[in-house]
Amino acid sequence: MPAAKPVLVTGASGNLGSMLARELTARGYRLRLTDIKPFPGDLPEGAEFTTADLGDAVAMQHLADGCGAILHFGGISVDRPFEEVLDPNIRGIYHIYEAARREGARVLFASSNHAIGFHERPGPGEPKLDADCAFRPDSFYGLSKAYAELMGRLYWDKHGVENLNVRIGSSFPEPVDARMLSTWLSYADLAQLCAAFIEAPRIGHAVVWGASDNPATFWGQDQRERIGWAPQDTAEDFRGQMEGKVSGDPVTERYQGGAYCASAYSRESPSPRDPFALD
Ligand code: 15L
Repeated sequence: MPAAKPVLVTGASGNLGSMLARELTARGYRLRLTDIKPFPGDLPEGAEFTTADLGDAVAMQHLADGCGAILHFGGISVDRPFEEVLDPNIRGIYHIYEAARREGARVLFASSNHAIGFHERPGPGEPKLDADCAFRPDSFYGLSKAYAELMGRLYWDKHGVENLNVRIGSSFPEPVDARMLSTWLSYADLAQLCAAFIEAPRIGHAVVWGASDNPATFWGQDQRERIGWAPQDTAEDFRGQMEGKVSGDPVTERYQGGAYCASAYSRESPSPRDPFALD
């Protein structure tokens, strides 16, 4: 049942934002789209688009006027230096939550596995990582995702702003390497998750692993029951093509965040297993 109020989508010109714009308007949602870049292709019917910068608090407030929900996919979405991450991801999330608080809107935050990327990948038979695990960011980008999840924690506890933090694994049309047999999230599963978030009667502050139904998953318990979401796709369908596609780099292959962990890594590789992994 499409929400009565419009839904604000930030990062609407990115791969995920533009896919969601098409999928959610097709389901009958009225969308207010925004990005710093123009929308790629034709604007879907039922959507309007405004160019805006996440660093502009007034613009974000104006965009959120009358919205019941915000799908926050904007900001830096890859491993970048601290100074590049600071404004869009750190100041930006504050502007989003302030707008949500004033408007009484709920927030879906597109978090990332890179907030916890330095957890080791579980071996066969080892326990999966639950969503209440410690943050172990693997980059300034991952750290900004952890900060934003905690911003959601603060705005729920202090202001009652409901929020769902989706730790997205790898959301692409198809998996592209062996790691994604564990981390892949199909576009269809992501679109369904967003619709379930909009429709859920009550969320509070919750964290969900953003991955399809992958038997090789790294991840265990989360709070998906709050939105009644069950992914339908699986990376297992791609196992034959992906199995041998590994990096050969020991740091990349050891940790859940993969290449983000190996980037600018200056510590001697822990071997054979990091004795502090469970700290
Ligand atoms: C992410 O957070 C990125 O946005 C995406 O480009 C991928 O790198 C993904 O993580 C991943 O870990 O595969």
